[in-house]
Amino acid sequence: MNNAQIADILDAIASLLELKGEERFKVVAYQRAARAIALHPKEMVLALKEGDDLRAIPGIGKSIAEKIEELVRSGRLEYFEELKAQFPPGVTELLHIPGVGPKTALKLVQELGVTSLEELEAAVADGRVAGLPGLGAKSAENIERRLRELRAKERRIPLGAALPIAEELLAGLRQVPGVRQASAAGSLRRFRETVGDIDLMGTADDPPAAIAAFVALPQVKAALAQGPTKATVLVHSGLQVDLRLVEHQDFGSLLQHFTGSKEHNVALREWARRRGYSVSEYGIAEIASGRVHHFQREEEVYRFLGLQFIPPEIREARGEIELAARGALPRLVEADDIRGDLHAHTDWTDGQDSLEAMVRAARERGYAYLAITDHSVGRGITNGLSVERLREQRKLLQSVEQQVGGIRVFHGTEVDIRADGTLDYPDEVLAELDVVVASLHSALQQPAERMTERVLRALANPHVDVFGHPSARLLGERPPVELDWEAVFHQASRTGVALEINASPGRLDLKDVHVSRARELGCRFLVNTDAHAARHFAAIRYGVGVARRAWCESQHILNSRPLAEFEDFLYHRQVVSGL
Ligand code: DGT
Ligand code: CA
Ligand code: CA
Ligand code: ZN
Repeated sequence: MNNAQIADILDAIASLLELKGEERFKVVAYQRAARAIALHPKEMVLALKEGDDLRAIPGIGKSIAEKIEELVRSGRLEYFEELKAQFPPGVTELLHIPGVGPKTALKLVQELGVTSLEELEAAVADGRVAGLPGLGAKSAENIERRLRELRAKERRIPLGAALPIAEELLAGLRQVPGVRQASAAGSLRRFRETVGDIDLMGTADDPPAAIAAFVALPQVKAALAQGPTKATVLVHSGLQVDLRLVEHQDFGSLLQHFTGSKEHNVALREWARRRGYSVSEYGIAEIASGRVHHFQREEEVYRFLGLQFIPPEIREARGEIELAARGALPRLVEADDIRGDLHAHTDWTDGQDSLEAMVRAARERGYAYLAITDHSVGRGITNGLSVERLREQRKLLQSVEQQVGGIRVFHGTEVDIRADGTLDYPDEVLAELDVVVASLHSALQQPAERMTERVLRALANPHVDVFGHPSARLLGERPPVELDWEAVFHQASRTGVALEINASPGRLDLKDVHVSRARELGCRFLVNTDAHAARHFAAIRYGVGVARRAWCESQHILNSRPLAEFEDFLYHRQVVSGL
């Protein structure tokens, strides 16, 4: 049983307790615990195996800790089974559907005999839901919309596929006469690694005309819904796009609301409520007088509430509001802070561009340094470099560095971590290189224990500078490897090996929660593109997005350091060797 499944059960318990009319604090305790487990970087199975005290996790008390233990050990939880037995079967299934609260779920099961998503869709379609006393047409419509969203979101789209489309649409929208503002919102603006849909917000002098022009953009395949101030369309890749337009004076509130996350908005509203304000997409109302304040700019919304501006990437209800109130938010790293890329391939192995083209492209980006890190020899399919070719490449690299000028070019390798944790080149070859990125490419199915030993061993090699794409996940294609992250982060922190935040939009494999935990343990990071062509350097922003979501400042990201300081990391790092 993994953390996501445990979190689901804790959530279901919360809903059932709510149905039973249990006290609020009990319900909230389970909801908080569910969230804590869902975000926890270490699998509970591992945590328990290693004797961790679950109560050390914020939000987990003694009684819930025991329940998690029972779930992990036996795969079931007696308390949950007993609770479920008090309700007709099917209620817990319906609770998974967003927009269906516990009371509605119970009613749907009892009155209509609906017990699954499919049955609910049918009941909405033939009007039975709208006919239910206490529900009515409005609720039925709401449920229908949430069901449609759920269907559309079953396939989440990698950010790297969605962001370029959103940018094209925004550019198109800005061309429309009378459009004054246009911005992305939602999970896309928060730089989540995948998005359910694209949310766009704007203001226009003539909203219906702007909506009509938007729907007619060449990227749009079909309009699913179109009103005077909003539209939902499908683009050719099948992605759904929501556009909303408001009065110019309300743009700040609109953008704030639809940027989310939902959890952040809930926390923000609670914060405001305690100060006598009610926050919505239409403005901020004084609860006592009813007077409404309007905000053109999103910054003003936060300022009005006495908060520092909270960057979208960290609006996830992880404590950002409390910090913003104290003026203590981190100064998040920015794409412009990045001064070099330490993971790049050329046509010597599986890259598309020549070494010289890669170096020139990096210099054109204004980088102060670049490492060429082609694959090691064991990578048969990618034409890995033999030791002879590796040395030959170094000579070429030195002459290109001189010719191009103005950029320091490090010679490196992306060396395979073999199944047993040894590396694919002998130590004396690694010693000749400036940068060694060690990565997993094969035997990815190993059980957690073996995989962890393998990685710990690789990171203990004093020549290794970087752990490349640590989870080896390919978004939507290949799951992450099974690894005891806690142990790996401890090892990286001890040996000084940098963890790579791989910015390639198909990977983004080190997640924000991993990065924050690793940073707590003292790890340092590189944001690298793993470029296989010169144009791939532009993907750096996706990796910077992950770093920002993890609250990283530029000092945590080694390749935001000036060249001299960066060389200190490469050549004068305190190396602690041995397991
Ligand atoms: P996604 O599309 O699943 O990747 O995630 P989001 O965060 O983009 O979610 P989406 O598209 O359903 O809604 C965009 C934002 O609008 C969301 O982050 C917060 C706001 N929002 C939408 N529905 C609700 C709601 O029921 N309550 C609150 N408080 N905010 C909502
Ligand atoms: Ca969205
Ligand atoms: Ca949406
Ligand atoms: Zn790789």
